[in-house]
Amino acid sequence: MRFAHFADIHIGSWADERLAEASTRAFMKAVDACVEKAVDFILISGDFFNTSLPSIDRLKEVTSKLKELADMNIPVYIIPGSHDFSPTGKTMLDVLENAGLLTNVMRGSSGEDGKLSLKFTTDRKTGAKITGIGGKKGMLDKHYYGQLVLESLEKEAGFRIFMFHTALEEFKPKGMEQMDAVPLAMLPKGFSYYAGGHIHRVFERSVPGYGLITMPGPLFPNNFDELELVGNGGFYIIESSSDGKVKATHHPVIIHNVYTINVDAEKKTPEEVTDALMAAIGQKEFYNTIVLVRVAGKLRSGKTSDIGFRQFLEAVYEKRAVYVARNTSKLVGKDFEEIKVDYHSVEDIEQKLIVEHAGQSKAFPVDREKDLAHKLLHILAKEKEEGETTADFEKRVKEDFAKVVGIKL
Ligand SMILES: [Mn+2]
Repeated sequence: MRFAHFADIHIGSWADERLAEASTRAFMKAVDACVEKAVDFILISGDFFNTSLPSIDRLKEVTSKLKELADMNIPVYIIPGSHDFSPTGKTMLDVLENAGLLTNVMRGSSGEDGKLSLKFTTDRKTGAKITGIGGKKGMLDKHYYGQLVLESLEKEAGFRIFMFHTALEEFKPKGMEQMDAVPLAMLPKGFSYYAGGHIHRVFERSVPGYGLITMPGPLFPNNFDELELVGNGGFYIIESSSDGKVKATHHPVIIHNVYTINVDAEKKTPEEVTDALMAAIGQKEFYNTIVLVRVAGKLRSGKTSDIGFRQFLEAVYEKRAVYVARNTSKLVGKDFEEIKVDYHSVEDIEQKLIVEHAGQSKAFPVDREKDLAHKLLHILAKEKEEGETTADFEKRVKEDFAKVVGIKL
C-alpha cells in the first residue's frame, strides 16, 4: 500500500496577487507527483482551503484537479481544519463531498452521555481504515478529544489511520510553546499511521504504543516565518510493506526559490543600511525567487524610515524577483523604540485579546463567552460574496448571528 499525506494547503492564502496562485499551484504539483508515484489514495489533514468559502476561481482549478483524481480512482480522504470551518458549520468541503470528489472521514455519533464514537471509513482498494478529528478555531476540538471513546477504535483490526488537526502537547515545536494542544494520551493507541496537520512544520516521530506520527507542514508556506523556516512546502508518501512496516518519505514541492538577505543595522546610519542592502543583491538575478529581507538592530542615527527600502525593492523587482517580503520587527531608530505586536496573524491577535478579556461581562460562563466572541468576530468580519445581493448578504449575516447567539429572528 502506498498513499500520500497532505496538510495545510490553504488554497487562497496569500492576499498579495504575486503569490495568490502559489498554494493552488503547489496542490496541482503535489497531486501530479502522487499520480506519478501511483498512490492508492490521498489524505488531507485539514486546512485544504484558507477560508470556508473560497473564491470561485480557485475552486474551479482545485475542483478539476480533484475530478482528475476521481476519474483515476484515487480517493481523497479529508478532515476539516480550523480554516475550513465556518462557525455555522458551512464549508465548501461539504459541496465537494456531495459531488463525490472527496470523503470527510470525521464521522461518528455522540451518545446521550455526550461520548463521541467515531466510525471508520474503509478504503475499498486497500482495506485501510481511516478516521479522525478535524480542527476548529479556538480549540473547540479539544472538547471532542475529551469525549472520544477510545476502546472500540483501539480494538479494531487492520491497517488503521488516525487523522488529526491539532498540536500535540508533547511535540510542540520551538517558539510555539504557548499554543493550545492535545496530549497524546487523548489519541487512540496502536494505529498504523497518525496523519497530522495544523502545525506548519515538518514533523516525524515513531512513538511506542502508538505508531508513526507525522505532520507534513504546509504545501506552500503561508507567511514570512514559514518561508524562512521551511523554505518550500511538501508532503509525505507513506509505504507500508506486508510485514507491517510503515515508512514515510517527505517530498518537497518547489514553486519558487527562496533567497534570504540579513542585514545588521546595529550602530549604522540609515545610509549605511541602504548601502548594505544594495550590496547584498549585487549582481544577482532573482528569476522565480522570493526574496526575504530581515533587517535588525538599533540605528546610530536617524529614523528607520530614512532607510532606502523603496530603492532596494525597486532594484530587487527589477531583477525579476517574484515577491519580496521584509521583516523589520527588530529594527529601531536612534531616538525611539517601536512597539511591535509579536503575533503573526489577525487570528493570533484576536485569540490573545479574547483570552485576555474573557470573563469581564459576566453575562455568560467564561468558556461560552470565549466561544461566542470567536464566532461573532468571524461572522461580523464576513464580506459580501461575489454575485450576492446586499439584501441576501444582510440576511445571511443576521441568520448566522441568530444561530450563533441562539435566538430566533
Ligand atoms: Mn493550517
